[in-house]
Amino acid sequence: MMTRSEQLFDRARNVMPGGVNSPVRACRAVGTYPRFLQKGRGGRVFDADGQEYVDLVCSWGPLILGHCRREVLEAVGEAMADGLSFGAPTAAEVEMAELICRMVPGMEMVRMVNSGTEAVMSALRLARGATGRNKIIKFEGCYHGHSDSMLVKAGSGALTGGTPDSKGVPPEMAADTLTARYNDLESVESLLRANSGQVAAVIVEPVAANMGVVLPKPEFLPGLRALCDRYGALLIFDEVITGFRLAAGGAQEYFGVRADLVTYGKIIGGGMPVGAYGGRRALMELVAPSGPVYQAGTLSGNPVAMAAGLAQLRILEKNPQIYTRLAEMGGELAKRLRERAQRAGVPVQVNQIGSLLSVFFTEAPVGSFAAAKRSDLDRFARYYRAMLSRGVYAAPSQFEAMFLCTEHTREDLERVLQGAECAMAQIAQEA
Ligand code: KE4
Repeated sequence: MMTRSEQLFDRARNVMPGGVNSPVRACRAVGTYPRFLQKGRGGRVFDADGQEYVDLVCSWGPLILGHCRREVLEAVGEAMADGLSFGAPTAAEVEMAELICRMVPGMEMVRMVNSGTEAVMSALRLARGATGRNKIIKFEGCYHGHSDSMLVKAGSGALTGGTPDSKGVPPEMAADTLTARYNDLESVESLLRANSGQVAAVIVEPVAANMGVVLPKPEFLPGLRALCDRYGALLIFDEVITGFRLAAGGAQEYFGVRADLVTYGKIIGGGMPVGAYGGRRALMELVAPSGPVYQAGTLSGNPVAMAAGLAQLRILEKNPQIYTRLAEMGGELAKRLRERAQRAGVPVQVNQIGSLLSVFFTEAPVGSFAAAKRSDLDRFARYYRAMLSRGVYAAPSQFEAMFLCTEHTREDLERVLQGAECAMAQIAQEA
């Protein structure tokens, strides 16, 4: 007897590429079919067959306050009652822009868009328009959405599916995207030197979370800042994941390094489709209609999406202790996952910062993309399936992160640890 998820997946594959609306959800890397989810509450989700899971994906990061947070639902209900969309300015957009500028160090002006991809695509165009230069430096294994110039040695679903360079991206477009190695400042400087006067921007995930979680070495982000200043390139922090997650002011606040432009998504939408990019006024005023860099969007600043994002951000602004609690939760979970693996005799690396963490099945520390790629993907797939069967819904790829939220309870974390313990024991037996 097929489960409801299997039935839905069969139907989906008839009418949707791969049966999904985003590749990583197809679970191809972990050897099972995707669970079709139906409901979320707090730190848990329920699938179409009524199975309950502790949710460590949280919609890939947006739900830092958990599913169906009362204040968010109430705000959405109130906004919906006045209309779904106007295509005209609304007060909510002004409040959102003012709130982001208040919460983020150095943010003077911001433009709302509809996804992280759109935020990055727009920030890159602005960087090119502002500098008159065409080349962009990104890092192998970092993922910045699916705009053409970013699908070069990309992470996340592109890496998971083994196609870090997508078909359909014109070679001349890709030629303007140079790739360096994360945590390797020398690889960045050699590109800047070899392309002197041609690099518009260096774009980086301040914490890499699309090759699995890989932390920046202490000197990496300050080093990028200094190199960009020396070679006249803009520094873009892609904070679609880290924004409002590592701290209220994101990675800029957490690491004390100021970027020229910052991109956002996920948390600022509270679960609705929202992206944004922003920075200092002199740069942002180059964006149409105040300047010559064009960018537009029918649903940009949509009032219902703004209501959801505002409700979530306001709670984060008013309760900074949330970040301390999430970091404690993340640190404890990482520590106890390491203990479980050690007891089972299974070599793992658990990388964690704040409420972001990843388990790599490898002996050696994972401080680079090359190290992440050396981890045992087959063991990860077995770990994933064992966790899923014990009611833990983790990201179905080694090259993703686990996300914690404020609604995860001690009981939830105990279930995660028990699932991990069973998974490690299984892996050790099959070794
Ligand atoms: P979206 O276009 O998916 O909203 O954002 C693209 C993006 C940009 N920058 C970073 C650092 C990101 O992590 C993302 C998207 N994150 C992935 C998960 N790693 C989205 C999940 C998916 O592709 O289905």
